[in-house]
Amino acid sequence: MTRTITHADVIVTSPSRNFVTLKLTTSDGLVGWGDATVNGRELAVASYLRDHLVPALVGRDAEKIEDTWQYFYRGVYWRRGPIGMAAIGAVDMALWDIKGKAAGMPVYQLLGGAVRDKILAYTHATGWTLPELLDSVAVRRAEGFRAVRVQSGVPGLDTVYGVSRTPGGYEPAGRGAGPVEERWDTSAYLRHAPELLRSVREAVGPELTLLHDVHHRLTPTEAGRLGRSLEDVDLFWLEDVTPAENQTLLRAVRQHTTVPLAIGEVFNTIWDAHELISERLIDYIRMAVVHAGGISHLRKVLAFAEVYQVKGAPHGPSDVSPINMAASLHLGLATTNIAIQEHMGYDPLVFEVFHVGYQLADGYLHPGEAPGLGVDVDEKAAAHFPYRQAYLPVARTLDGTMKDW
Ligand code: EZ4
Ligand code: CO
Repeated sequence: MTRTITHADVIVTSPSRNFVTLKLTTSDGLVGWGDATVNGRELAVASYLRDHLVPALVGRDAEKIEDTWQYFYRGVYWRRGPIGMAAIGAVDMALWDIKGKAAGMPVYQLLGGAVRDKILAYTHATGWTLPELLDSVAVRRAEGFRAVRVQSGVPGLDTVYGVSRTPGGYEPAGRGAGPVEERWDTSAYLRHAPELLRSVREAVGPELTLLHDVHHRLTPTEAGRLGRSLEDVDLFWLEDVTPAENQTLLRAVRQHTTVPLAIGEVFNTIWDAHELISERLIDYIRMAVVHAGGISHLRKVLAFAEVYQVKGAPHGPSDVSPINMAASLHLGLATTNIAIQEHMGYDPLVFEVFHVGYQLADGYLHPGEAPGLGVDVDEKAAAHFPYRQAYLPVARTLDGTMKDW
């Protein structure tokens, strides 16, 4: 039987924040869902899908996941980049969802079956001051998490990305016509971070898994210095220490520290990371399923990484949808070199639109046994939450110069 794609619809909805969702319907009435969200660039990827991929999707064979991936990657002159790869990622996820539903199997079974019982999760704890941060860590531990990413304020700075001045979580993007501008001072951060992280370790004891994110703000020399000063803190990793467009720069960081390094949440294909992996300049590769062109491409990245003992640790923020989280969990359950899954969590409104089958218990995640990816989208609920402009902040140094982040 030929199963063709009869409809391809793009849904932009904002239950607390913006998400872009692709819905594929087949000639035999199956529905597949894919996430295409790129934080702050939602309408660009929605247009890429609606205006350029949907016309080529309708009428295609829904069974041909790999050929469709190759068609949209290899067949399009303009390769790579976050918008195009997220659009391909959504198509890929939706086709795996359909294949699972057609087979009556969860996607992890189609990927080879479970290689572990459950996937270790880590979440975020934030506090402007050390006591507030420790309170946040305690809340996360009480929720069952065994691994926590810790971020704090920096004395002398008014704002720090991802850290709210008042207790509670944070939203990665603001609201309004343009990005909020934050001021950043690397020296102030480097004076503060080692002592802060050492104090957290002393307070929580040796067993809790601790991670820390630097958001691409350092030079390789600064990163090497920071890493060296943190060796006794026993971090699971230091994340995004430098902007990694120039992959070879990570060599300098490696020469100075044995702190494990994780990078890759802004990467889109293996070509962003092949030197990092093959020269073993990182320990963890962090691409999200959606931003890496879907399950099909991230699976290949992870197979390549396995050769070099580099592990996967997919990005899992609140600004990609639960469909991405589900896809990540199916891939994670079936892939040996997945180390940990980020689980930032969602505002409860998100679950009014996205009905998920995956489970979080005792700090571990499982994708569930529903056929396909196991996420249903309530389109009526989605329609109640129209798109609202929202952007990640931008950073400038104290003299006003634009800063990487
Ligand atoms: O800045 O998801 O590890 N997680 C992170 C996130 C990212 C946002 C970007 O959209 O660094 O907070
Ligand atoms: Co990060």
